[in-house]
Amino acid sequence: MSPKPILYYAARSPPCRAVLLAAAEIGIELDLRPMNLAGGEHKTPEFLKLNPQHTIPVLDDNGVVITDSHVICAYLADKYSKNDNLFPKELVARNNVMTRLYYDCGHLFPRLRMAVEPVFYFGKKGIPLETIEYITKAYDGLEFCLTGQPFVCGQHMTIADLCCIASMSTAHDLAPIDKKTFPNLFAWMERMSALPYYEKCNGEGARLLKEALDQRLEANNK
Ligand SMILES: N[C@@H](CCC(=O)N[C@@H](CS)C(=O)NCC(=O)O)C(=O)O
Repeated sequence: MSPKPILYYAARSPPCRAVLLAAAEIGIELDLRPMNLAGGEHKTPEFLKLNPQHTIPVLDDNGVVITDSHVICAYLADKYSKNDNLFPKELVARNNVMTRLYYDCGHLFPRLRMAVEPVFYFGKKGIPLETIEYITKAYDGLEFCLTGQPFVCGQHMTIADLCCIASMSTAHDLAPIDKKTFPNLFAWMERMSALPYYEKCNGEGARLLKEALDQRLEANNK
């Protein structure tokens, strides 16, 4: 057994980056186990025993196995955070955080998948304009959330900000956020990017994903 929680992950994956951000904010060290999805490591019998849905991230905290990034962030905050700010215990505030987590889960991240995965998995030569426009259509939801408050759930940063920024940094690479149209969102992106652990946990991985995507598009067009 590992004394640290084990995280199966890939640096370029947005949901994995959300967990890295949450762990850094909480101040907990993870036993990082990189996964090569292109090599099919998520489809081995051993990994499918951990997560039959064959997605990463997966957390294994001494036998407690969690297979969704949002739930992992919630678990780490509940179990290891020194205070309630990241994932409040108070019911109404907690529901608010969960609602924003579901926004990432149901709106932000799926739109990225629709743009990126056909290029990697099906050899598509480009990302259709309507897919890019569809990503942009999810921006106003966050813009309204951020009206009059610095973070998506209010005055404090929560795990919802960490999950959303992991998706939004890649969204911004695919469909750049217009500062004039989405001033609150743009300012929040800058606020989140200034976190001391941001580059290591999210910035670098987002760049890796963009580079890999550009390379794959080039290869698909040869
Ligand atoms: N809702 C899941 C989504 C995780 C997810 O889709 N991860 C991708 C990598 S970014 C993956 O593992 N894809 C491999 C597959 O679907 O087989 C979460 O947030 O953890």
